[in-house]
Amino acid sequence: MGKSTNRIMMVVLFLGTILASYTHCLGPVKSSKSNLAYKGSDSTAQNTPTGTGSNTNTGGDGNDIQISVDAFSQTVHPITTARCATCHGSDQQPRHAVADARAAHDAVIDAFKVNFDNIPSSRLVAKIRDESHSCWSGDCNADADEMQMAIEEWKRIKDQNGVSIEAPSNEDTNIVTSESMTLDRELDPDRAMSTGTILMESSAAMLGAPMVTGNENNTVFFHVPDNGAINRDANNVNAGVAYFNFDVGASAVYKVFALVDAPGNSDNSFFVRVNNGNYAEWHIPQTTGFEWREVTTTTNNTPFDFFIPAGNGHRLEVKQREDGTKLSQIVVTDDPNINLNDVSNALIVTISYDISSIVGSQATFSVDIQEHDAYSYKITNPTITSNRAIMVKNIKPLINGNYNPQHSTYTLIDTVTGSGTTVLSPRALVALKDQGVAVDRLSFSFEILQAN
Ligand code: HEC
Ligand SMILES: [Ca+2]
Ligand SMILES: [Ca+2]
Repeated sequence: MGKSTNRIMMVVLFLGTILASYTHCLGPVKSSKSNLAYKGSDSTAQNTPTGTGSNTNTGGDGNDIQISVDAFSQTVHPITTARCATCHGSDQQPRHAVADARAAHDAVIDAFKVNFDNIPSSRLVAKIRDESHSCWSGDCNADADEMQMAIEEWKRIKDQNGVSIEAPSNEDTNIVTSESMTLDRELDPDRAMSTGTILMESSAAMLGAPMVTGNENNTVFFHVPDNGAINRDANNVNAGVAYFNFDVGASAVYKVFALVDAPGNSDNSFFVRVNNGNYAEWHIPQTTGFEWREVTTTTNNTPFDFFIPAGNGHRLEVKQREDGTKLSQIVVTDDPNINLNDVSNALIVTISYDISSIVGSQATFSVDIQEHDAYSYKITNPTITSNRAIMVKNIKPLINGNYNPQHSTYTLIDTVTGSGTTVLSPRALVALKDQGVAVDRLSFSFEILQAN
């Protein structure tokens, strides 16, 4: 896929994870709801299964479920048991290929791996088509088509019998925020990033002493702790090192940028190289705290290009030069026009929802979100800002209006905020992508959200 797709392909790489070519399956995009919807009372609210009979988790109508299971066992189940059982037939979640048809059926429904309203976007299909996950014939598109047709047939039989089986949703609440913009818009409003931009956190690096990890004001970095004006040369075997492993989808000349703290002239240099190439002797223009700088070479700050061939397992090395120089993040990019301030803003964004009309006075709910890897988002810092105390309980993220029970980190929240800004949980929630950044929209539901 080329830059013309104009889509974020920024991935936080943790050690050994892969940035390979990854395409999103584009389904129809729901229009954004600008106002808060109270589920049930708002005609634009998502189609939530109502009451009895339509939900595998709440019992439902046994006969309906049996019809759906029978249809499943004639359509999708033969494919999954034949093609997916080596992994999903026993322990690997979701267990859609176990021999027991009811169990396999429920695994698919309960984990939202099929979307009867948009069958091509079903994970059972998209996983094969977009991620080349376990294709069996050598032609992933053909295999995805086969799965898609089986699901269509399953739906046809269900519909014919008037059976509606839906995943358990958030029907225990009717308080829902508006939806965000699509997450590519949220994450990269200026479309600053190209497909070949990779961010790596210092915590993903393998360190060789005396390079060690540090943490100041919640910024994690590595450094050789400052001990004055120590200055190693590039072939010094006792110098500290940090290695990042990463993969690139395209052969290209890449630039490297880093978020560094280079506070003084004796604390502002590293050596940097890729795949044992020549070192850039990087003299960093001094910073005030952590700032983004391009990796250049010599005291003239000559631009330094890194040619990197397409493929996996590349190694970027950051080596000690002057001690006291700190590095927090690295960006490797093939985008010549990249604007690091845009990137750094885009790495983690805050999405705010106006909840004033729910609580009856000025208030916002916000979260920070970033792309965690090719398959997931990371949500942090669920926060309420208000000039009065708010009672809040059981928060669930909805992606495209659906709640996935795996995303339960914030369901335990049950508190009353003070006035001002309250972070409701210190924990991060890793949420599986549904249809990819170009389509996915994020909203939140609450069991309780009201002025105290
Ligand atoms: C060789 C082992 C293996 C086989 C065979 C396999 N899978 Fe998977 N599958 C995994 C692993 C590991 C995960 C968890 C990591 C991930 O999400 O990729 C997974 C996750 C999934 C998920 C859930 C995550 C998501 O992205 O929604 C779906 C759906 C899935 N597989 C579908 C299938 C289908 C359909 C088949 C058969 C055509 C299949 N898998 C065959 C190993 C396998
Ligand atoms: Ca210096
Ligand atoms: Ca120093």
